[in-house]
Amino acid sequence: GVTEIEYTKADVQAHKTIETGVWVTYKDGVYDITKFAENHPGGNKILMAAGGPVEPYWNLYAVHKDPEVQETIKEILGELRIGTLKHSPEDEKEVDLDDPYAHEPERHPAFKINTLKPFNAEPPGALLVDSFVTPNALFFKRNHLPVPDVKEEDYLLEVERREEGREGGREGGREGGREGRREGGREGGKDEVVEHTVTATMQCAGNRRTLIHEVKHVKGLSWTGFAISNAEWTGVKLRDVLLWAGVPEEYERLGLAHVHFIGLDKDISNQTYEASIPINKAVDPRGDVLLAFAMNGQPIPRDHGYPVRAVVPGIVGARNVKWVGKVVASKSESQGFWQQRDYKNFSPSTDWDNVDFDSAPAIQDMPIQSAIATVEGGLEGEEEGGPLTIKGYAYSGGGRGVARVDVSIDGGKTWEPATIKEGGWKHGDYSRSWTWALWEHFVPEEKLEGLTEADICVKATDTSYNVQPESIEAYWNLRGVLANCWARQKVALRK
Ligand code: MTE
Ligand code: MO
Repeated sequence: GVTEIEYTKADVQAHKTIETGVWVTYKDGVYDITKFAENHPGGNKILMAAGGPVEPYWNLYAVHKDPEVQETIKEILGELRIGTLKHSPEDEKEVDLDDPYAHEPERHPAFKINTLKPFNAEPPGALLVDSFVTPNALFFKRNHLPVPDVKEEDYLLEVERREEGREGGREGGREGGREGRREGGREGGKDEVVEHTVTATMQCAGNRRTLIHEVKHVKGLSWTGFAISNAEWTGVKLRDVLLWAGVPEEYERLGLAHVHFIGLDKDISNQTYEASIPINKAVDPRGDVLLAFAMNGQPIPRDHGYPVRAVVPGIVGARNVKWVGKVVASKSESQGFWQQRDYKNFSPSTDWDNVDFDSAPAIQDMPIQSAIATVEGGLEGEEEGGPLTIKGYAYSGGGRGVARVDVSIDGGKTWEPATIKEGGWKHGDYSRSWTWALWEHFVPEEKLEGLTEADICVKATDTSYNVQPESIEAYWNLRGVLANCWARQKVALRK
């Protein structure tokens, strides 16, 4: 028979562009898709797989699982096959037993990685705004510590009501990872309470920090604009779990003011990640706070908090504690590092020599935000001129909906409202708008005549009529959080 040429992963990785040729792998085959990439209408997306396997990308789109589409793909690929993938010893990474990051889950190759250990990464904007609900594999990942390896059979959720002078411990049943508590012979499991599904957007306080770095460098990950994602979360309401501990009925009498979530991830000194939220959010049946065990219909992936995470709609990512091991209703706020010494915002004049962390409240609700994800058409170097299509997202915290998104192509002199494709203030009740809005804006060719450049600006308005500030300078802060100025991008137009 014909022996095929063997290529290593490194050989494939060296072919990522039209210039070098675009290679991909599918199962054990190596394919030269250069011609296909040039002609395929979604050419830019298939190019994302360049130099590696295509499966992680196809798995994102249900259409590729359709048997007919699969057949067509096989036919197309069949003709483009140039060899087989050879496994080389370098592919098998040795596991370093001393490395706390030796047991991390696998991640999608499309991510822009900010740090590998701990793993912090954002998806490409073009893929992110492709779907209202973000596929689990593409959901941004923000870890402060190694991902704990929690086994469902060992999982136990503790619920505690902490009052002055007495530790009211409430322990949960250890059955098949169901959360609950056991008290006076009563056992609780998640099957006893009603399941709820809530679609909620989560955003890191550091989203768009690159803008702050550009003014003056700060400590913190360089998120561009995609440390934000949206998912359908299923779980039990935190309120229902707190009812077992008598919290919703008694919190005012007892002066309980905060609910803490304690994670199972630990640093080298055995400190766990933890955070708290105000109690009114936790006990409000319309606050929709979940102890979630499913994300988009799947068990929560390890990176996102398997088996149980807190989902606190409208509240900053940092309080949506993953791998929750314990819930505490308390008079005081969490004293953890991330509640007290991080995720706070200060005046531009505050620096690390004079900062007083106790002087500022912990971030909870997020302010109005927007970002540009893609700009297509009419651009310099493209054959077709045609209209510009600008796409992005907008989001506001605290249950405030996105009322409107305005777009300018002349640096903010004139504005037009964008079309909200999905989400927005009509989606969800008043004060319970938990999701982002995906928007799109077309600029017809006539409007581009005579222009060599489009200075695109985007600003969103929420249902409290809060608007984004124009520039970042007046909002610079030493932790680089809450960068929510107008989104801006200058693009050269086809002459
Ligand atoms: N929970 C635990 N236990 N450990 C963490 O490091 N990171 C927080 C929050 N919950 C974190 C955590 C931060 S800062 C953010 S922005 C979100 O999780 C990110 O959630 P994601 O990784 O599911 O996107
Ligand atoms: Mo975050």
